[in-house]
Amino acid sequence: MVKLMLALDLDKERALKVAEEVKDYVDAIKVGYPLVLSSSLEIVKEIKDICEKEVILDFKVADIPATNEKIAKLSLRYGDGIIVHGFVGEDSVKAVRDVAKPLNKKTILVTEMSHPGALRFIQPIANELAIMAKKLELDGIVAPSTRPERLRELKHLSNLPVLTPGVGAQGGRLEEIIKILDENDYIIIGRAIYNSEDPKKMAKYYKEKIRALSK
Ligand code: FNU
Repeated sequence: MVKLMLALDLDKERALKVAEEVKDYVDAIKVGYPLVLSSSLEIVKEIKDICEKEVILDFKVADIPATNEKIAKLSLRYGDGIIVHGFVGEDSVKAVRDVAKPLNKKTILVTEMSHPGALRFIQPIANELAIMAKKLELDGIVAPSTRPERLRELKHLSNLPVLTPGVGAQGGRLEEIIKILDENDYIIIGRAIYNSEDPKKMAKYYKEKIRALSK
């Protein structure tokens, strides 16, 4: 079954509350700048203590290799993997991968982003990014639920597990993308769950919908 990853872009107090509420329905949690900058990286440990799920750090690392290496070493004291940008080049991505691999942690590469602005600069190079992810034997790519045909192509080109954001608040439709995905892939949902009146109910709804549509 395709996995459900909750994007927890909240402050610490709300994030911990939502993590507790939805823990039975999500397979993984994505932590990014909004949460870490409003608390600290220690929050990852607190989330793990609550729900014992895979936690991916969405830091979209995009610097020169030497700095990427430092960021990866400091970040990967926590969590199970880290998201990096590829437009900075293969050497920068390798620097993260070479820190992550020996630690048994994932390096996940952003290909085409899900927002409208991605069409101008990122879409034109996204296929090459997916091919680079494959060549570097990374652990996954990020590709958009907002553009199902692009999602299909990027998954095909990388032949890697896909983490796909865009369902819900960004207008992506679960029914359209689920048939492109398999049990190695993750659907990332944030606001549609945590901004709803009842996050637990919403997480359950998405989990059951994924189960029903996966058949
Ligand atoms: P929601 N995210 C994204 N598009 O949305 N990491 C990308 O192309 C990408 C991402 C993240 O819209 C975004 O930062 F590379 O509330 C947020 O954490 O469901 C999550 O995916 C989507 O959240």
